[in-house]
Amino acid sequence: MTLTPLLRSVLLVILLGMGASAIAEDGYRLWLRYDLMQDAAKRKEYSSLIKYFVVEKTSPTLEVAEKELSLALAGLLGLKTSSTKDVQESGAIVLGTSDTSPLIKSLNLQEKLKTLGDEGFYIVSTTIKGKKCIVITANKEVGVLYGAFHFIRLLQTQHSAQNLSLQHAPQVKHRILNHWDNLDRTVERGYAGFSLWDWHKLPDYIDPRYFDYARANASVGINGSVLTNVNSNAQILTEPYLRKVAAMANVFRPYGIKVYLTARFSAPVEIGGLTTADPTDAAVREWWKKKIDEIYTHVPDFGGFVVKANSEGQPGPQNYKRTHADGANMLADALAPHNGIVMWRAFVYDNAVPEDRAKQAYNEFKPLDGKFKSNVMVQVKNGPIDFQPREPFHPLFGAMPQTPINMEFQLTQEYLGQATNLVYLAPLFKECLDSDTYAKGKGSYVYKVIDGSLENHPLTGMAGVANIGNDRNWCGHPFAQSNWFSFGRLAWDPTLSSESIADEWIRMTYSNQQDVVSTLKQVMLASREITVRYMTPLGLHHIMGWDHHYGPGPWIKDKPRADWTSAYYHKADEAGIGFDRTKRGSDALGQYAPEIQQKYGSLENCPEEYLLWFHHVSWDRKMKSGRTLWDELCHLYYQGADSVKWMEKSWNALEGKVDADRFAQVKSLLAIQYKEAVWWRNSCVLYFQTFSKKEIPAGLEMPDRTLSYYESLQFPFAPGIRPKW
Ligand code: GCW
Repeated sequence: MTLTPLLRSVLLVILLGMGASAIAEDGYRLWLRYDLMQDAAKRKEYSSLIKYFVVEKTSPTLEVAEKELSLALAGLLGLKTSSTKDVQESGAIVLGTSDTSPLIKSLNLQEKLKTLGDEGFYIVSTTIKGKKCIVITANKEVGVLYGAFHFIRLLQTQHSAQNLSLQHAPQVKHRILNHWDNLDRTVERGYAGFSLWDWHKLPDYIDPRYFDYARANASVGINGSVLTNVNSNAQILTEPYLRKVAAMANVFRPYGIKVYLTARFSAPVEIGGLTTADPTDAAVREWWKKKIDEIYTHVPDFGGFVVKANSEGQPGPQNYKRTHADGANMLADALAPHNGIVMWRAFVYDNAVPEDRAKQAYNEFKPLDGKFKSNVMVQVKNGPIDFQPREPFHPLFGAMPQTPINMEFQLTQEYLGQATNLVYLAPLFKECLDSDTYAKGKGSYVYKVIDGSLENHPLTGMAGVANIGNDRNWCGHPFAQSNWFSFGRLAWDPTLSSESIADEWIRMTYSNQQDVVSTLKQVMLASREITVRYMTPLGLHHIMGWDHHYGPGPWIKDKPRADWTSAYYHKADEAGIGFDRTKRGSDALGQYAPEIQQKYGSLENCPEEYLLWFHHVSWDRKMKSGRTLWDELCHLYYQGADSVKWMEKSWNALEGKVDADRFAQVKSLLAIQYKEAVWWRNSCVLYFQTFSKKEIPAGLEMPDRTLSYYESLQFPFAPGIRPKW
């Protein structure tokens, strides 16, 4: 196996017998940091149980599993392990499936493995030939790899390794990162540098980072990677690029990761020489069939396509008066013989349509339920507008019973402070997954739509828009790594709690020391709510800066597209603020189940965190706190910013308990976050004050700048959009 930078740095620590402090903690190692365990008693306990490996017959996937375990054990425990083909003494870790390992076969574990599918695993403490050992097994080799990573996580988080009997299997089948990476290496909404994919040097040069990317994904169960932006470029489907894609697929394959691409709907015209891309045209269908057959000659296990069509200027079937189902099914038919799938995005809206943007995807897709081929999933963002700090769940969840729906979350923090704000997103993901759609009565949670259990769909998926770039620490902000980690963990099991995921990540990434774990957990778990308060409290949404979406921009109006302005969403006027989505307004609420309509439709019962999403509310309305809406809004903005000070204080108290490099980096970033929180607070309060005409409540510090100052700020080179050079 190639020695990647990550593997090299682990080895270096071991070879030189140095502690972690001797190398720069630049975040490159993510949560796969295998530094010597500080707790000597724990180390001794583990070392008494683990001495060597038994791998009877190897394969590329078993080889990476064994390599990873050797590295982890060498690093964490200082163990030099060797691999044998038989059990000789106690302390073996036996790796394999019944097909690769007669020893494992002799244990007759069929009953245990029966329910674990192709990717689940079983870890058990047992005896073979009278010797104590730990068996990591599965139906398929990739399950063994996932089991190996799970076992490593047990050690990293200092769980007991005695008397193990653990069975885990993923609840969702396709657990996929969506990279919005362009072929010129810019990353749409990317805040961690440029694209990892070095297209120019591929296929001949394989950046060692691709291996570490695959290791990190496999460690949390991610099994797919869409390499290209949904705003796609047809060039990726040409032969030279397919050879590059094949080289990456070869790297990822042993790690259980399939590659997917985005399909530009007009590709038959752009690179195929046809005059139309009409999905009912025989020549167009034939072109896609041939193209897809060609892709499979390069990548025999190619996963399929993600498609953004007829949205934000992308071409699609509606250009030819065909439906989204016509478009998706054409690709699905050509992919089906190869077991490929289509993930057709429901993120569609059009400024020319005189309808609340929040309603448009449902209006478009709900009537198509039952019209998609069986290898199509409709990919739906968590909320009906666009990855805002808080949105209600998307009304399409539960509304298309005959269609597999896959979730699209955004890991890259387009609307949540980009790479300067510490925001742990698991609580946002969970809020959506745990929402009750009432589609089949109480308890019809969004996660049951996603894991297929609500309607018995075998095809299931969860997509995360990646926050990864070529920054040394992968994600820009050190804590943004936790969002990649959480996505993988929740795609594997959507019922895990935000707290347990944070606990794992902190222990693996920072420290097992109790005060570090509890302080960081508090900060992480509170961070999303704090961000909502200083950006978009009480259900406000889409009031960020123009185009780059950096910072506040509640004043944005009078642009060519109304649905890209802030005024469209907050609807502030002298009477009040908020978007009336009840029957009196756009009736977007009518797209939800009656139980939800009833609760959210009345001003009295609507949870305050969604108040201005669903209602236009008078500035004087009394809130639960007893304050008027205006005063409450101000208080929340101030509380949000003040809470960032609390985050800073909590972090600063960890000086000396986390490594100096990352301590200093996060400290600086939190100081930026505070400045940005005050900037959001002041901008929004001053701007909304022009409508409420009320004083900022006594006791709150007055903004030190004017509204026109904030309005004048320009960021022509903000990251995440195509540079203008
Ligand atoms: O969130 C918006 C982004 C666009 C993005 C679009 C989408 C890839 O601002 O940059 O385009 O959503 O999800 O298609």
